[in-house]
Amino acid sequence: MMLETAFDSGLIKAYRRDGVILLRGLVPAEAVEMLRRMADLVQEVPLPLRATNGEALPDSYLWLVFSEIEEALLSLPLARVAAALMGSRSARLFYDQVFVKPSGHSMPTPWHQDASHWCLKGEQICSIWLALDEIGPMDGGLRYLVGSHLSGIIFRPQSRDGLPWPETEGETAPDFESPEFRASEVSFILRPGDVVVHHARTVHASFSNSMGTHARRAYVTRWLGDDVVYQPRGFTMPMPLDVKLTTGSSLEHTLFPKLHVDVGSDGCSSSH
Ligand SMILES: O=C(O)CCC(=O)C(=O)O
Repeated sequence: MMLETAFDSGLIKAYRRDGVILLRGLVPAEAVEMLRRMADLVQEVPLPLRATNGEALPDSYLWLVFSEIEEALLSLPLARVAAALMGSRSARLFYDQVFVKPSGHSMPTPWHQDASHWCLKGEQICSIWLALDEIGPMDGGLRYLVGSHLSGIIFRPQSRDGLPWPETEGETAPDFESPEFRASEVSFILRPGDVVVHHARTVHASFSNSMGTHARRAYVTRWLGDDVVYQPRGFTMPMPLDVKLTTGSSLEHTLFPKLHVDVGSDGCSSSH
């Protein structure tokens, strides 16, 4: 895909309406290859990072550890695409993460919203989920409920047994497997380099990797726009540094670098 396409107003409208959009071939093969190596590496030797509460962060904040990934984030169009779709002047990296479902034996990921796991408030929050393998419904593909971000509701995160996490806020999630919700379900057949961008309130899940032919690897970046502030939600968000955020403050900190800023009304922009 040409980068310009990401700024196409039809795509932006579709993202805002549906809360999820597929962009084919956004990431070139060399970057996909490098990210595959990193995804494999962290399966063998999980990242040494720990959150300030002691929780292990085995597969998040890769960019802090691997300079190849930090460099790729500076050159790939991810931040620009995120800013354009969110309608934000800037795009700040919240964190990055790999998701690997090994061949044949992994569990489905339950329905959830990212927003319910994050201590954030704002409309301009999205994830860019990059396929590192051929991925479809039989090999761990994602499932999205189109338009589910529009209700504005944040549902409490749930564990696999359906019970809400203790001390979390929000409405109890309904049965997203019921026909009422499944009617709006979409999933995609992805090739390496394709990305799916979803809004933080878009309800999503993923299939198990039942095919048994290959591991399902994905590299995900989380992006924050201008309107996002820190908003505690009854639990502490695991972060590798004590960034001392106060309620209502922007996430101005080196842990959350701004990787794209529009510098003028003439369409000039800088990504760094
Ligand atoms: O990759 C998966 O299976 C789940 C990913 C997910 O929930 C996310 O990126 O928000």
